[in-house]
Amino acid sequence: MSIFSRIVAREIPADIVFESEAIIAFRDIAPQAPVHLLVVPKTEEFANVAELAGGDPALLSEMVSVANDLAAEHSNGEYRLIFNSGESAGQAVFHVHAHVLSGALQEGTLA
Ligand code: DGP
Repeated sequence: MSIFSRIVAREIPADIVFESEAIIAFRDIAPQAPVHLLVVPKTEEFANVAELAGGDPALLSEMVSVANDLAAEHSNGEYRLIFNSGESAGQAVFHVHAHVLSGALQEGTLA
């Protein structure tokens, strides 16, 4: 089970800010911006955004919509949305997730 599935299952704690049938969102444990949220499909079926785009584009669209709403709720509605895809691109958790970064980003912030 991925670390994010363990958060979904409440096996490890997280600061959860949103939950629906298909998606959970919580604060990143190592924030890179004043607001740094992770938007995560509950299924761990997709390792990265390309797999998700091919396998369930509606779920990808829902993730973007949730990210947009959370940026408005937790910040000023402006945000950077990042999918790291692959180890050499900085991906460490192979359960697809979007980083939502908002609020006075430092230049060079890449999550
Ligand atoms: P990535 O490098 O794109 O795979 O991002 C993984 C992110 O997940 C990283 O910014 C740190 C975050 N993270 C890893 N483990 C945990 C955890 O147990 N709890 C929370 N809240 N975030 C975590």
